[in-house]
Amino acid sequence: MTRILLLGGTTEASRLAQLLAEARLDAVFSYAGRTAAPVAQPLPMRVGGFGGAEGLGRWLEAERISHVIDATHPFAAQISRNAHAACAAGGLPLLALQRPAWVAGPGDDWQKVPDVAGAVAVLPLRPMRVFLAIGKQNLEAFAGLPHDWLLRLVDPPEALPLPGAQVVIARGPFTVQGDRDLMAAHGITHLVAKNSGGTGAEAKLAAARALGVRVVMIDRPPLPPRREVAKPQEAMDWLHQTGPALRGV
Ligand code: 3Y8
Ligand code: NAP
Repeated sequence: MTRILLLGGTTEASRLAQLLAEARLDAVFSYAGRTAAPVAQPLPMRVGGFGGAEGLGRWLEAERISHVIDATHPFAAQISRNAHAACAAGGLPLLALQRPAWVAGPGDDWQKVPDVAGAVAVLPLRPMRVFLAIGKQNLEAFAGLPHDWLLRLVDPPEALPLPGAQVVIARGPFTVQGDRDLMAAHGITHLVAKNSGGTGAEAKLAAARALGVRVVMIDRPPLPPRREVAKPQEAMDWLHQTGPALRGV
């Protein structure tokens, strides 16, 4: 009997949820619970952590899950490691639905760095006007730097480690014109972005190109080797190929 856990929180996960619902497959959509009001899905949803890889393994067993599709964000490394470990331990098929990384094109002015600390290290010493479009979880690394900050967050923050930062509350997907207007209005000189890939966050890159803004591009964290596809339909094809899995074999 096929029963799918879809680890979501990305545009591709939402598209796949539509396909699973249309195919009337038995699936559960899982959010971490990071945002106050995540977008509703056309599948039964669960919100919140599982309690590490072990907790996830117990949940998979209790819910009699036959397939796991990890459609989480490329920077959501912990849940991806947990899914890899839990599926290996339980003998469950795992597929990652992951969009390809962005690559710099003609006219792009990118400085690639391996991680958030690398982004902190390459920003100029003299004050600049920096659009930190990396969300909320990694802001403390930039505290103490002399720059004027523009932040974009999904929910209004309780407290921020960057006093005086300008904050835009917005949930993507974003538009090139919108991001261009935003960056021009704030006189942005540098954009810091995660190499998320996908379409929901790439508008700012085109805007930066048009405005001649330097992009500090943070590379993705390393993940364990797993089967990966880039398109929701390919995930549906995988489900049909793998069929109803027998648990634990
Ligand atoms: C909770 C679910 C959909 C999915 C939409 C995509 C597109 C819009 C672009 C910028 C970059 C950023 C951030 C971003 C984008 C999509 C996608 C994507 C980047 C929601 C969502 C959840 C989250 C969590 C949130 C993080 C934050 C990251 C904002 C929902 C809207 C910066 C990543 O306040 C917080 O704690 C926010 C945390 C993880 C990164 C961070 O470290 O702060 N996403 N984003 C998911 C859950 O609970 O499981 O609320 O509806 C999903 C989306 N965010 O279905 O349309 O597919 O990438 N999300 C980044 O890419 O750099 C914004 O501003 O330009
Ligand atoms: P993370 O660092 O990889 O995960 C931290 C912990 O959050 C996990 O160990 C797990 O808790 C829980 N978790 C994460 N994703 C979950 C999910 N889909 N369902 C249930 N529990 C989940 O993840 P993150 O970077 O905080 O991202 C959280 C969510 O936001 C994910 O759904 C991701 O797709 C989405 N998102 C993240 C980014 C980003 O930049 N990181 C961007 C866009 C969307 P337990 O250990 O207790 O199980």
